Amino acid sequence: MRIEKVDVIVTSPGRNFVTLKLTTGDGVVGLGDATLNGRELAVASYLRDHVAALLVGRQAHNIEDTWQYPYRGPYWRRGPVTMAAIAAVDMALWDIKGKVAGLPVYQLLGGRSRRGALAYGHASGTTVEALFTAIRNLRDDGFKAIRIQAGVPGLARVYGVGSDQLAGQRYDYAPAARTTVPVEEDWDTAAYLRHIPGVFEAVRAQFGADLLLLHDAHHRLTPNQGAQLGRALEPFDLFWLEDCTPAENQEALRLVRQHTTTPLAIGEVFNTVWDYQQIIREQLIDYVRSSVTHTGGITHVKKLLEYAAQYQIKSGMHGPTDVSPVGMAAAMHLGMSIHNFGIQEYMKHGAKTDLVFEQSFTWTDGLLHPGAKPGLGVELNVDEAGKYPYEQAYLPYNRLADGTVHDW
Ligand code: EZ4
Ligand code: CO
Repeated sequence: MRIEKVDVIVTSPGRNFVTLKLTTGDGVVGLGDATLNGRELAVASYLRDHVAALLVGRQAHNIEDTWQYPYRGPYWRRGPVTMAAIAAVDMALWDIKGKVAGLPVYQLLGGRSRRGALAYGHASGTTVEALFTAIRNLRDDGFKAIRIQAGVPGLARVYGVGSDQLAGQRYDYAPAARTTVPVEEDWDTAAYLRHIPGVFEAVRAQFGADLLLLHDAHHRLTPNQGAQLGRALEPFDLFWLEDCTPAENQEALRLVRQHTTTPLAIGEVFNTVWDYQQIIREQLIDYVRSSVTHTGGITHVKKLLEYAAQYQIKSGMHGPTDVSPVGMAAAMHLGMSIHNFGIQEYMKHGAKTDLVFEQSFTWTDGLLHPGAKPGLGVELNVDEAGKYPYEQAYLPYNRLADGTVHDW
């Protein structure tokens, strides 16, 4: 069964998505997500201009070999553009194999290890009332775990915090704005560190001990500040503190780890197992944040999570709206099958996206399930996708009060 046709579809139903569509000689279609927020066209070009020709005529069943070929073959390895492109190829081939076998992909990965994937939603607010409204809405929707982000007094815009009017709606905040250059936000780490523990104190007092609470520091702290925040949050029993430092320096996590028992999650910007080599071996984290979309697909993230499992480190796969429904499905199939599943981020896509990507997920009692359809269980409606051409959109960036560009 050979790959005959390779299409790259860029569509923007509310936000940009890049989808790889492989078609075999006998007409089986496989989909892969190649969406890299703010760099979508670079991955689309990588696939169209450099990968498509490698795929045509290849045996669609040879997933491992078709992973190694575009990884080792081109000389240049790793990096978010390359690894998102390889991820899309890998997902599409698993989708094809599942459709040919008549089985959902999680069955091919070893079968199910749980009833469904525990998922967390996003709540934010600039006021305590708005934040509480957002939390209540998510709880009403069945969420048992909620990420809490809050406005900081004195800062005009803080990433991850939606407008209070939107609290608890589908788009609590959008991770990218449709602008030709990134929107500028302001940042003050000292003000943030003073404010956040009180927010968690208020949330615990209002919602009790059972609700699982998470927080994302978006890579803005030094190791020492990360240690301070982790320690300050210990009384509020977080599920995790995410991305406390910009962790391309893996050793930074040693200092944080020495000073706090707050569980640590890292890796949504990492793209291979190599980025985790030291922090997993030294047990410096508790959760692996990689998404299937940005880390070489199901094949590579499965290897990464099997390595993590040796150290009792669990999955916490990235699942923002900039991962397409195809990428979310891939994460769910992997999450259903592995033993060391931890939690899945789940932001929910908008109505337009749900028309472009026909999905078979179920959401019951705080658990996500990929559904029973063969393959990944997502179909692309190409006509609907064609209604939404690409629009430039970027994540914001931030500067300190004196104008210095700060860490993401
Ligand atoms: O900033 O998806 O944990 N989730 C996040 C996201 C990311 C965006 C990056 O594209 O941090 O909001
Ligand atoms: Co994050």
